[in-house]
Amino acid sequence: MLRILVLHGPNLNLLGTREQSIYGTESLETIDSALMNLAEELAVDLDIRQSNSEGELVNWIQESGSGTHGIIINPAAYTHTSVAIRDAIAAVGVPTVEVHLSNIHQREPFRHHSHVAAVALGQISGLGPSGYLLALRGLHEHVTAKRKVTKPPSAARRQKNASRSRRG
Ligand code: CA2
Repeated sequence: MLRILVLHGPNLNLLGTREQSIYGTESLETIDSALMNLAEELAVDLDIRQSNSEGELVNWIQESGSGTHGIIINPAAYTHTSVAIRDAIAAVGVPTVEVHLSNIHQREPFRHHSHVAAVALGQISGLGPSGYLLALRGLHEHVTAKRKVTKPPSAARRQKNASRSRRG
């Protein structure tokens, strides 16, 4: 079973309560339960966490290690400031999709640069809560396709390949 870690950065726990014109009316809880429903459909084991602390996010990324097939992260304000989160993602080498509810490229200039983008598989920005669901579908497809390529052939396929090469 695929295991995917979802990380929400600082202040995203306030979603739906303030700044609704920018971030919409959905709460983080609602976003998480939509993610859980899709994960069930895709047979993915999701671990969803939120933190206001940079160090905690870095620890969770480091701990993800080899048991995690993908990471979906909205680093929130740390997107624009955190070399530590970028370095942790690069260090673990787990395929990571960066998500933003708002389109960071259409907002204040200080939000245009993401430290995470350079080490991410991709970035989804401006599609609201759907961005998380698209990230999950995209990551699922990416990891599944990669597993098919790298998975060693089964015993049956090895036997078939051997008899094929004997026949020449
Ligand atoms: O658009 C996004 O998802 C952001 O990552 C959200 C961050 C912001 O710093 C990034 O530039 C773009 C802010 C998250 C704060 O969310 C709040 C939600 C409700 C009320 C206040 C803040």
